[in-house]
Amino acid sequence: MASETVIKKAGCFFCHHNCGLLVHVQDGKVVKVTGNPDHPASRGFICARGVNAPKWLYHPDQLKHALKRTGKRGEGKWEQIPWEQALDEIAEKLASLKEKYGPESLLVAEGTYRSDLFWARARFLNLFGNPQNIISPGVVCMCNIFAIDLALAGAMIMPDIPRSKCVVLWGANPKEARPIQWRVLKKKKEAGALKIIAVDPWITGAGKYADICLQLRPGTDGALALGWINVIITEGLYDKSFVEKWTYGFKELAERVRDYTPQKVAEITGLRPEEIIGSARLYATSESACINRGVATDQLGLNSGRVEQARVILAAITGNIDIPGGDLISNPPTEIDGKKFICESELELAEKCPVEKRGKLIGSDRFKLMSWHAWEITAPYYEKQLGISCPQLHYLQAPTPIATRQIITGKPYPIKVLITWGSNPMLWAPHTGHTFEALTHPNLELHVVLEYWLTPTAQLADYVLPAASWLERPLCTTTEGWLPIAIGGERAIEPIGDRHDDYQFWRGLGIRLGQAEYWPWESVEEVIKYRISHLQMSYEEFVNRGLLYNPGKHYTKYEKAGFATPTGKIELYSTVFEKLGYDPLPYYEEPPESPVRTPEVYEEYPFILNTGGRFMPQFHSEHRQLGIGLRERHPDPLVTMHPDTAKKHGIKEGDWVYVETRRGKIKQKAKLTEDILPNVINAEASWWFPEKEGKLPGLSGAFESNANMLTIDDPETLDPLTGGWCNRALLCKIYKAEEQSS
Ligand SMILES: Nc1nc2c(c(=O)[nH]1)N[C@H]1C(S)=C(S)[C@@H](COP(=O)(O)OP(=O)(O)OC[C@H]3O[C@@H](n4cnc5c(=O)[nH]c(N)nc54)[C@H](O)[C@@H]3O)O[C@H]1N2
Ligand SMILES: Nc1nc2c(c(=O)[nH]1)N[C@H]1C(S)=C(S)[C@@H](COP(=O)(O)OP(=O)(O)OC[C@H]3O[C@@H](n4cnc5c(=O)[nH]c(N)nc54)[C@H](O)[C@@H]3O)O[C@H]1N2
Ligand code: SF4
Ligand SMILES: [Mo]
Repeated sequence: MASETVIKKAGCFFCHHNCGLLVHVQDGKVVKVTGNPDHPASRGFICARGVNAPKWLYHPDQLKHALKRTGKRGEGKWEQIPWEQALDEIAEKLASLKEKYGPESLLVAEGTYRSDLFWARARFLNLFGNPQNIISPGVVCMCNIFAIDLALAGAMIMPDIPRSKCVVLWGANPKEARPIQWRVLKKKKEAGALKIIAVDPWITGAGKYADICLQLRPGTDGALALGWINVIITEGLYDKSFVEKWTYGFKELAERVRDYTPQKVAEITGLRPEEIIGSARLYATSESACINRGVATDQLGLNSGRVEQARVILAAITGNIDIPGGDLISNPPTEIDGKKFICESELELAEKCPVEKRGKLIGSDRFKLMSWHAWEITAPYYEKQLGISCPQLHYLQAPTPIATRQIITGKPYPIKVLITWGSNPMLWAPHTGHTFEALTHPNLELHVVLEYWLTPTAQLADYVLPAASWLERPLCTTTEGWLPIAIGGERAIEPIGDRHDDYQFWRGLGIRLGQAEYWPWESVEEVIKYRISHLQMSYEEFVNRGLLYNPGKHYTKYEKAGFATPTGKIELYSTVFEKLGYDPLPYYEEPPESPVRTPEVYEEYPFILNTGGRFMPQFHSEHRQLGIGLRERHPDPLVTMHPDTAKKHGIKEGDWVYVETRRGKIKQKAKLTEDILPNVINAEASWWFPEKEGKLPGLSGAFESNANMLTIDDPETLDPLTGGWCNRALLCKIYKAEEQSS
């Protein structure tokens, strides 16, 4: 007879919403997952990923034991070994490589926000003496924005969508990407309480709700933003008192944007001057307006940092900073109900990283905004204002294309070890051919992967360690230190097999490498108890409540102590950029490949290619395994194009099509819609086929439909501020595949 069902209140970690879910457990096994109606944020919501979590968790391909490579890299020959033995062997090798090549010879690859444990990686690296040599998609996904916002405004800036009168969806499709946010937007829009401006070459599911759709030429967002600033200043629509009191450099800004007239911007973007003027007016004259940034503009290479700079300026000059419905100055909750809460950055031990190692952060001589150079300028202001360390985990990163080159060349110093956790760089990193060369290069003496599955990246590793999922570990996060909330959730079941959580990985290595005194907490539960130790709240109460925040502390916070920047104001003219040797003001630059910059390439590759476009229910390269009920809903990779474009090439809906750039070609299935500009093609990212053989040469189909076979990673094409690469606004050609099966 089955025993009673126990219900555990867990925090979902299949996406960035961290919904509160009820995990129904019987005899130590998860039997069902439902929404938690009492959760203050998600209020009972659950998406298909959450519902199918039990099938995901008990899928036969989930790793339960550590694997050690026995054949050649990628040959698919493995020996099963105990977790503890794997850690012993890895630690021993790490110690000897550190001795020989220095602590900087270790590189860590991570993915987007897959756990609340990034601080543990930062702590380990600081104690190891490594300058935070990490590669992550963060450079092209929000972490770059954090670095820019920090320089210009002293904090992360986040849209206050629930209270806004006008939301700009700037290269964002929350209908597919952010289900909870979409619920709020849709409800407000349907109640007639909201204007939406979509900036997107594709009228997406969310875009269909927009009052104004600006279908611009991909990659010209910087010009549009400067055009808006021009209209707002020329027409006197800016907030004069805010500008005077709380911004720095308005005169220089006005001078800079003078040339970005609606006419000129129309020529660049392909929009009509009236569209540019009308949208700028709507944005500037709404009682409140905020900009919901999608990831597209982080992925434009050369000009991407300047797009965010211009958006911060837009929010500032229109007086939309830190007002209800505007763009909020968003910091982690250092205090809850007047009592101290210990944030992630306080666990990182930034001060332990030897000062002489800081300059060794890969690529930081050239790409400075996410390096210690910027840190040394900006962190003191953040720390003074908030009384806590500036979070390293997002701020310090190595541009991936520079790091992969360094693995291959060994210059300026050798990279010998790669630890990949919560990340599948064979799918996310730009120019897969190049990433593959780095991951299989003999210079790399040790590659460890911490994963749920034998992904294409794991297939190339020397050791693969099985990670415990969000169902097998508790949760305590401030959403990357960017939101003024603390989210909690309890462990639903004990880890399956020989799985361990990411904390145990970093702690286990740390203890073996002489860091024992810095890892006093034996489990994540103990860490959480430490973090809430001042709150006069039990662990049970914290995880049961699911969400803590300080009501009523949200708006015009700057009136007390100004902005945490060198001038104490929002810097329209950035003194931080200037100090680092960059242009202090925003400007527009063509994408690295474009009809205008590279007309000769355009002749042969006549379409503009965006790679990306989120879709439910899959999350990046996850949820591709058959039998969970998620891949079944979206079984094939889709390339979206306009019907006129398809017709010209003899392509019909559902045909397999080749998409080709100068870097390579892939095959995806055609999806036709009139909602996309006729000269724009969108290829979905992150596709692999776990049902295909998991070894070389195929690596579970990692080279077949993976959009990063097409993307660009030359150092000259990167955003000079951050090192961000270009996944959008590329040039491609398309043709029907002769072979019509997958
Ligand atoms: N289902 C699902 N949800 C997810 C994810 C997932 O993989 N699956 N991933 C999560 C993560 S990490 C992220 S970063 C977010 C991203 O979520 P979004 O920001 O919504 O990302 P995308 O859907 O890739 O791109 C949004 C839009 O940008 C448009 N676009 C492309 N190029 C340009 C351009 O040059 N300019 C402008 N203005 N628009 C352009 C595309 O047409 C697309 O409609 O989603 C998160 N949520
Ligand atoms: N061409 C193109 N490339 C892109 C993008 C694009 O739009 N176009 N988007 C970029 C963006 S915005 C992002 S965020 C990245 C996404 O890149 P990643 O965040 O690396 O996403 P995945 O490729 O899904 O790899 C994450 C891996 O972590 C594992 N995992 C999940 N949770 C955990 C955990 O808690 N612990 C451990 N140890 N493992 C875990 C999963 O099984 C999965 O294999 O892709 C980027 N790459
Ligand atoms: S995957 Fe679904 S249930 Fe889980 S946090 Fe995201 S939206 Fe919520
Ligand atoms: Mo992302």
